[in-house]
Amino acid sequence: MFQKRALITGITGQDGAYLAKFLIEKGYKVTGTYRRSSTRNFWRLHYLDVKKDISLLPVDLLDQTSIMHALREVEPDEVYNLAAQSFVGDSFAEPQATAEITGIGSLRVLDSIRFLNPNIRFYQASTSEMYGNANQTGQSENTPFHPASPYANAKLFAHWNVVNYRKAYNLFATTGILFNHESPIRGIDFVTKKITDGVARIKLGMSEKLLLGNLEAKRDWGFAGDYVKAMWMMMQQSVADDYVIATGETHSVREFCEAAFSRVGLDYTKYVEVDKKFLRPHDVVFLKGDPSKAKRILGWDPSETSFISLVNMMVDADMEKYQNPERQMKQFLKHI
Ligand code: NAP
Ligand code: F7E
Repeated sequence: MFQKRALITGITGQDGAYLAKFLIEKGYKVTGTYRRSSTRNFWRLHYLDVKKDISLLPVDLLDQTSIMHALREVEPDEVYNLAAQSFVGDSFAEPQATAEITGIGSLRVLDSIRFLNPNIRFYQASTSEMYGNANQTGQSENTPFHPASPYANAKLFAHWNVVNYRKAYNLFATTGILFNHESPIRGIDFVTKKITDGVARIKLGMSEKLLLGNLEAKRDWGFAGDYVKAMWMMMQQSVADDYVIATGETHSVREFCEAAFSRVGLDYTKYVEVDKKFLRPHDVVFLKGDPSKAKRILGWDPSETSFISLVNMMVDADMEKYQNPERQMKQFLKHI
């Protein structure tokens, strides 16, 4: 039986792990790329129990040879380019590294596909950060981009390359303009995970305060498990295109805090403090996506996980992490 082959760059990240799980369940042969480092970083793949079902290859988006080697080795039908320096806050501290990895890195993958096998389908992880602050009522595929960080600039460079390569070289190259999506395996730097981890630590007496930056910023937060399905759906269309993936709802960081603390019976105002160190030189203040096109063309349902279920899922996972450290230790030992 014909088995489709997928190559996922950045499989060690949040979305990489969820996408691997989704594609394995669809019957794909999945290969993922990881960066060589002194410490192995496969904990998310263990958390979702997919490590045993995938193959891994070392690839750095800074190194085109490694990308070409992976494409030759795997001969994929579909490439999902999820690898990136994805933290907006750090992109102000490391603008050039962010541009190299997140911007030019994507171009390296695209060019490798163009030269090695233009029949490979390509997915680019575009982002709502590309909209910046210009439109404060809601964003669709037709909203102009006004990026407000080195990360957003790098992503916009990658985005326009995909759009241009689609036209110039007739590649099946699609972009998902994904709004924030979270999960229990979200990186600790991002505000949702920082809050839910902080809630668990405070509830269990391990911490007294939670220091945050801009509490009034609003985001359209969804669940990562729902969003990787949309990536796959885009890749199954007859024509490649660009799609906004979002819930259509927006909430402030303050509202997220309120919901997360109340999950464990605490009042956030007693624990959350603003520390200037977490304010950004330029922040995006309002994001609310319009997923109508994805709904209409892909049949993707944005309402599978509500805001409150997402918050509760993340708080519960962090409580479990600290209350049941043996389980964590077993997972840790697995990836040594
Ligand atoms: P993530 O957890 O930060 O994962 C990023 C992945 O990229 C990790 O596997 C990381 O490897 C890898 N990576 C970083 N630098 C690399 C390099 N030089 N070469 C090769 N791999 C490298 O991000 P995510 O939340 O899963 O997001 C996936 C993608 O979607 C990213 O491109 C992100 O920018 C984009 N995006 C995310 C959201 C969101 O809300 N999550 C929304 C829109 C778009 P290590 O594990 O070694 O660090
Ligand atoms: O910040 C505010 C912060 O870092 C959200 C990435 O996945 O989604 C993510 O980017 C908001 C911002 O996500 C803290 O100023 C307040 O307004 O969780 P975040 P992000 O910047 O929206 C997009 C779609 C991506 O593409 C990115 O890859 O929360 N905020 N206090 C804080 N943020 C952080 N990180 N830490 C704080 O203490």
